[in-house]
Amino acid sequence: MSGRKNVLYLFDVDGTLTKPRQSISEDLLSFLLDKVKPHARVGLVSGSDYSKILEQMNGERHMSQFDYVFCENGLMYFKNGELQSKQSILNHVGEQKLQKLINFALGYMSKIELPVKRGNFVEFRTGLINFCPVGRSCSQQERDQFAAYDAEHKVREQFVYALQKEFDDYNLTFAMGGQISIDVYPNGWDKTYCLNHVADAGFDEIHFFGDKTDPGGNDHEIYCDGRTIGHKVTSPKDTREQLAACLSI
Ligand code: M1P
Repeated sequence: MSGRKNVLYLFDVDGTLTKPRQSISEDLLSFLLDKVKPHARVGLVSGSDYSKILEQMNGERHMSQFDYVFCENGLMYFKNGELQSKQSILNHVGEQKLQKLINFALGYMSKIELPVKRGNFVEFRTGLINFCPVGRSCSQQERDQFAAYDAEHKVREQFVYALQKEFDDYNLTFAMGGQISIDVYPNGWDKTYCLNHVADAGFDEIHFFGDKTDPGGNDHEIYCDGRTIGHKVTSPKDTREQLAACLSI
């Protein structure tokens, strides 16, 4: 791989390399690792935690082949399969404030009526907290049902608005990361956070591919960042096509 250009291709996961919360296709995985990687560095950046990305990349054997894996926006990151560092929201924000936030969110979610409600409404991760009105333990069918309901009734949009209003002095970002939930993290701990970890590598270009690039989406900041060349995609198929065009392969 010595002929690789000093360029990084960085990919969001859900909606960009996979359908939301599903696994990557063998075809796209081998395209990235066998066709793209010989030309440049390849990396993943997701709001999801390590275990979810691992599942979506079909296990450790494949995931460790990515030059960089930035979990939870890069608050936990791996280079060549080795953990390099992690940053904790608990240490940064403190127990007292986080409890106020969680109590408010649980109270708010307890008052929403939805077609169905399941369990795991708050997921406390290393670098962010994830609030999920339908509950993360919903089935795939219930997930899709909530996503359609949310598109019509703006459940998450209103929840974000209420959180912003209540905690406007907490310096937190409330982002609609995926299909059914809201990611909460300190301002600046969005996906641009991962760019700090590659600053020393001095890449000539960093290309970012993501689907949630509009304001409020969790790809917005990194997509617009001056350090990246942003590519807005609509599906894994579109990612592959745009990437092939970019590399002329
Ligand atoms: O796309 C990344 C997002 O994936 C999941 O979102 P959801 O379950 O809402 O589809 C979550 O892991 C979320 O934290 C993450 O940003």
